[in-house]
Amino acid sequence: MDIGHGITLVDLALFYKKHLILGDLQLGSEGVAHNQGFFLPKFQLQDILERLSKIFTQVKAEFLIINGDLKHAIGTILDQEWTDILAFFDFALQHVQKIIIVRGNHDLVIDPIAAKRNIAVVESYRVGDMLIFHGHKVVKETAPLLVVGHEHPAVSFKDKPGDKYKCYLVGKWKKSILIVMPSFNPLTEGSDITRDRFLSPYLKPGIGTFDVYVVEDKIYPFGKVQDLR
Ligand SMILES: [Mn+2]
Repeated sequence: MDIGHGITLVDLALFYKKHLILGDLQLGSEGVAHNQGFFLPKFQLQDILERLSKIFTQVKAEFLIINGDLKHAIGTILDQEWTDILAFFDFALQHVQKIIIVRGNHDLVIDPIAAKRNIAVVESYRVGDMLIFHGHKVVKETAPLLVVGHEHPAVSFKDKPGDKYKCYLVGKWKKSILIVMPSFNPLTEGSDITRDRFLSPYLKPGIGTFDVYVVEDKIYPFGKVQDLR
């Protein structure tokens, strides 16, 4: 779906000037859960690669920007993360010329894995009018278009309170247009932003005027956040 400014929403990824942007994959979640005493079957990587290959058939991307939290374990690298992240890189590099990682709060030690495939890790990435950064803290730079992740936005509806749906949020941050991307991780839907509790400093109560785009089999514009309550 075209949302203006040269931006196309394609499933859980955003496409702008030959760049495909996605975030919050959190590869290694099953390994982290296992270490905490929970068993999760390992289907996350397979799900992600299948979803991504469909996206690659819909847009001609030359660059893949991972907007933070490619891995899940903070401060350590699990065996599963080495294997899954390298498999992810090798798959993606069959479709794009270059991968760039924008560091998220879970990516403190992503650098040794990225170095194996000569992939740069940056704090933010600028292309055209767009500045891409993870959004767990406020950055000094700005641009007409800001793209963040971290929040994993999802919405619920009054008639189906238990069900959450991943969504994009589009609104204003100072003089810029702010786009909050859904998480690409298949294990969780995300945090319900209709409850007014936010992870990112870029979201505050008062996001009622933000536009909601729900991601299901396609993208569904759902009006404003305030109309969902
Ligand atoms: Mn994060």
